[in-house]
Amino acid sequence: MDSRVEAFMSKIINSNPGEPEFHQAVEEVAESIIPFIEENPKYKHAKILERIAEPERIVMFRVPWLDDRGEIQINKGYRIEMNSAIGPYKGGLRFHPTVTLGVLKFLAFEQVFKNSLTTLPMGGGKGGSDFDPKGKTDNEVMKFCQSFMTELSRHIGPDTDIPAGDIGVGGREIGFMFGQYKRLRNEFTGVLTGKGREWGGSLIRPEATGYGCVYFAQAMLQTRRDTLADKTIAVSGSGNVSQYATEKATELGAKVVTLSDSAGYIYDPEGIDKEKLGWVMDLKNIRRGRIKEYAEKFGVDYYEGQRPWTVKCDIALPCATENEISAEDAETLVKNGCFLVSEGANMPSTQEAVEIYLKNKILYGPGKAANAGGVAVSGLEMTQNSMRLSWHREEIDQKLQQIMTDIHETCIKYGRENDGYINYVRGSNIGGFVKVADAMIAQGAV
Ligand code: NDP
Ligand code: 2IT
Repeated sequence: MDSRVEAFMSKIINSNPGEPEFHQAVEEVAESIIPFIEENPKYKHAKILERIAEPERIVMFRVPWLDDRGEIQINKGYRIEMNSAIGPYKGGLRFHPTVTLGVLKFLAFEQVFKNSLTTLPMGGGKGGSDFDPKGKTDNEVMKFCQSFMTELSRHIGPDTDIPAGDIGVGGREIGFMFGQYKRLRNEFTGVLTGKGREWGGSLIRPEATGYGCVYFAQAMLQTRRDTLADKTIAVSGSGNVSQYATEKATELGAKVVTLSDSAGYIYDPEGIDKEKLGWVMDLKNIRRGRIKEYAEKFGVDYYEGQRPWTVKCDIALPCATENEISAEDAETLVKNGCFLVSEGANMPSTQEAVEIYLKNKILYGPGKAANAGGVAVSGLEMTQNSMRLSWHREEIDQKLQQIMTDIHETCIKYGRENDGYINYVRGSNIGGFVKVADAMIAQGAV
């Protein structure tokens, strides 16, 4: 490692102990940004990197709620308000038992750069809880969401901090939280995004992250005069992002052969077509079942406790969670002919896996660029809420495609190497950094 990165990281690790995901996310950015800062000393003097790695504010709170047996349950609640240089804090809420302060800090840190890349005026934030919605009744989820929002409502607002969904937080949870916010404040505002379309939500928001991830893959393929037609794709996860990545990739002529959840993956060599995907959406979003049931229903193989990266594919779309592609998985993917990775999830590849992609010069779109479509359409939802009107589906999809193309252009601007290879890691890190850094300089030491 560069000695300047090492010195910077040792300070970060000492002042943020026990937060390995946060260290990982900061280090990956520091490796791109520190050499860039050396060439642009104004950022160095203003200590932008040091400031950007320190959250503006963190709120941590107790979330007590009554389960269906009348017993009191207690969870932890968090909101990380990371950076507001270019707009109000914006980012999702994650409800999952693996949520810790360090996980949310990594996600909030990534969000700052991602939101800047979208070209829209949004700062970065993230929040959530170690609450596990799995196995809970709708009533219990509502009780939890109401208690969570009772405290969170003091800290957010349509011009201050606008949360949305992430793992474990979809339309149902956003509905319960919006209802409680409205009741407490007596205000119908765009304080959350991902709302239902009848009550202020935007068309295409549910689809946006998955669609955007595929549009970004398409833009990367175009640099090699290639398309998605007839490509075999391995997708991980089976939640919101995976479902719509599968839908769009299939629509554009590719064949998606895997889906997974935390218990294992299914391999369908015939491809997960529209009809089968409809069944998965019902399974996951309505019946809240396990992906294993797909294997039983359609007579394909299920691999318990494994991830889909040993399957032969041209393209991998990791859409489940962080660090789900190890160095060994990356080696296997490349060896099997995979030449494009577009990340629907946040930081799904370990640092070692990323090094393997770059060494093999495959097309690699990091999450902060490739999955920015979700928050971009959240930004469009905020605009529609402010104007008190709603745009048509085609119009929003068009804007989403334009934003993904613009992000891709920014990555090329800052990431093209001497031999013509586009290093999207450097491109997205520097591209996301510049706008925030310039705003921070203009606003002084705040
Ligand atoms: P969902 O809750 O809808 O789906 C999550 C999926 O990932 C499920 O299939 C889940 O399986 C699986 N998963 C979760 N945790 C693990 C784990 N520890 N190991 C293996 N599988 C796991 O979430 P989303 O689809 O919204 O989010 C997926 C990823 O995309 C996350 O990284 C999120 O941060 C990122 N993202 C989401 C955006 C959005 O708009 N929703 C925007 C940008 C990024 P199981 O059901 O077994 O838990
Ligand atoms: O990681 C992400 O970008 C999200 N979970 C979406 C955030 C948002 O505000 O829409």
